Amino acid sequence: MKKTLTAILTLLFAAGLSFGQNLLNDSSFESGNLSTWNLTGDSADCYAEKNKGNAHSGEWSYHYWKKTAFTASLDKKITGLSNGTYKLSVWSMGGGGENAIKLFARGFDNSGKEISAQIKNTGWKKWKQYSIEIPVQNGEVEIGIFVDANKENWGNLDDIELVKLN
Ligand SMILES: [Ca+2]
Repeated sequence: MKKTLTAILTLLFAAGLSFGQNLLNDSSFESGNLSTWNLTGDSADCYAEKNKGNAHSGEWSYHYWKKTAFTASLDKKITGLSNGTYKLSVWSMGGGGENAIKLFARGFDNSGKEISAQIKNTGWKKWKQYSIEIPVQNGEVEIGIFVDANKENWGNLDDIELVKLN
């Protein structure tokens, strides 16, 4: 059973690569950790959570909660890209009330400009997808999710994708 599952997953992964779809590894956080990301913030409050009820797909998602106000950035740099327009998207849900949650991209050209989408959570399991389009001009981009939370704010993000449009 495990071998069959591994074979199926390998096939699906190979198919994903051949179609040039999502360029991000572990985009559904199913590895159960944030090792492919840089977290600027407290890992006790921001972490990969195993809870099917809080995941958009699979069992894991990126979760945050803290008793007090906090900020956190989960980001990574993607290099070796061919220049063109990319779409970055993520699914989000949570209790709401944050000062800001944003999906962002920067470092995609030499201007220092940041492109972002404001995320507004409206309740448990009220999933909504957010996306931005990124005109990559220097073969790389830094992408991430920034949270500026008030006390006891919580949320989950899952299925983050970076896809080349043209
Ligand atoms: Ca997931």
